[in-house]
Amino acid sequence: MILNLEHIGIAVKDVKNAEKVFTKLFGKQSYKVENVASENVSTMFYKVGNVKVELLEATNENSAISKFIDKKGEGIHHLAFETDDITAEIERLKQEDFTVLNDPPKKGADNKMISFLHPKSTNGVLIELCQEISEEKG
Ligand code: CMX
Repeated sequence: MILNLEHIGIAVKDVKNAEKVFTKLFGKQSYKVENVASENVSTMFYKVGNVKVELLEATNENSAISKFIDKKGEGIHHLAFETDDITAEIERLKQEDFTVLNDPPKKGADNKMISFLHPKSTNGVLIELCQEISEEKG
């Protein structure tokens, strides 16, 4: 089941520059900086109420973020929804004809298993499903 909006991913050209803007905007520091080599991104997370904001900078030209910025410029890149059972949710959404890009799910940033749905199957919005990796699994 999809439980809640977990984070909003924002593509930026330079995380260090964006940090100045978002730290001023939220009035607090980010709580985590993480390099995700498998996704070719450098990330920075803020907590804003019950939702997180993830700033994403490409670490090389093979990154989805690099391609996105070249085409659309900086801005909202994806919405991530928390699930209570990501594998079951992937199965359900496949049955509903969504295009699931990662089956099985893969390890992503912020201690999560993640899977993306292609934006062509979700009205132009890239959707991420995520689930916290529990200690027993992790
Ligand atoms: N939001 C909305 N549309 C997007 C998009 C996005 N973030 N990224 C690409 N698109 C659109 C493109 O504009 C293009 O549309 P048009 O055909 O209308 O021009 C279309 O999707 C292209 O799709 P594609 O040919 O399948 O391929 P791409 O190589 O552009 O890849 C995608 C797009 C979504 C499949 C790829 O970016 C992907 O697999 N993303 C998931 C992984 C990811 O984004 N990782 C970075 C974040 C990691 C993290 O959060 O830690």
